[in-house]
Amino acid sequence: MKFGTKAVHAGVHPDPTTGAVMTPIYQTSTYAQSSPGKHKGYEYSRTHNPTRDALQKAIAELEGGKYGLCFSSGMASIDTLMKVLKPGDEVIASDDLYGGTYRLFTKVYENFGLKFHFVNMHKTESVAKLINSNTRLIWVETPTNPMMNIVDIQAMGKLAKSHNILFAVDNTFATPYLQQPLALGADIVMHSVTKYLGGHSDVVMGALVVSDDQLAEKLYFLQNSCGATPGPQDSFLVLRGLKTLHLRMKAHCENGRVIAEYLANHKKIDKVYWPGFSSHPNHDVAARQMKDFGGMISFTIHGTTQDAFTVMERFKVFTIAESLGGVESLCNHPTTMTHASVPAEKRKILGIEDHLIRLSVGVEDISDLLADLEQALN
Ligand code: P1T
Repeated sequence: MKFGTKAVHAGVHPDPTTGAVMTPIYQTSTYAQSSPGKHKGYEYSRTHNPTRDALQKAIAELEGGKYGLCFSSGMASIDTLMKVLKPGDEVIASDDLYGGTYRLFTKVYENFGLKFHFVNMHKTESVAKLINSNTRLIWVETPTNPMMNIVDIQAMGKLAKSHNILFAVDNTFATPYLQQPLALGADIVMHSVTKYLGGHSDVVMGALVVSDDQLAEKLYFLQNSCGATPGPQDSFLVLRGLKTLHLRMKAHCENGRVIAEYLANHKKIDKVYWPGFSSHPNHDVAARQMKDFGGMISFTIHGTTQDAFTVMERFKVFTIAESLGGVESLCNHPTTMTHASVPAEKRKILGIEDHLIRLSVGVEDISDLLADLEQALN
């Protein structure tokens, strides 16, 4: 089945009791048992809920994985995965990461005895050098948030496999429409479902997808034991969002391309970060592992931080807000918003300058988005 058909149908079957075509919102915390231990497969909604089950199946299917697990936020999904590790274990992670992931690793899990190495992953050899007998996990974002760096998933997968190390890819920016890391050698795919999978900026949710039976068993155990599960109402909203994932992503990519090129040719713009440019340092890898280049673009203007703020304040269609991946266009200032928890000196090394602006290009009419940029920049 092709991706668009899967997006519409994955995980969803007519409801067995009524034939309802859309998965009902099973708004219940518990389920009647005919005798203690005799039930219909559902005991308590932290453990299982039919609406969440349908969504988990759908996300797993779209990622080409066997098992899907949903969580109450993207961070909760990463948090749950980290609990597979033990004190003394080491993790090698992309140096350019969502600020919240960096914060979870350094401010929470370092206290529990995990050791993190943050490294630029343009070249797989930089990761190979850090591997030792304690290395358990390689954590990758690609494209990275917010610098749009690209990591070669296939090469990293080979490296991880040769050392028997788990390899996880945060696929939030790309979505399974653009790239499917499990097929390229990843063991785990993670999503901030809040973003493109939900697609409408009305839900906070996370997901993990795996294919290995033992790893899945551990993760389901942790999901139920730690309990950061999403409710049925949110699961329903994401099931609905997924049905148009392929249509939305196509539109995000089309608009993203036009805006990236517009910015690159604008005299007030200094740098533009978007993997679709042939000048992007890992463009070839992006072209190989992604279907298109997405709707996320970061850029700097010639000017000060205050000038960048002025541009953002002038926007009428782009809204100043954290998050991304919804149908509406957003703009974000990483230094003060999404990446405030990354130390200033580290931000500087990564290129997260104080006048860097990140756009999440929505699916509005491109002429209105261009007109908005034009009036804000001029
Ligand atoms: O916000 P939450 O659903 O908990 O997901 C965290 C997360 C994980 N990974 C990536 C790549 C992310 O971008 C995020 C959340 N990011 C934002 C809120 C943002 O504006 O970048």
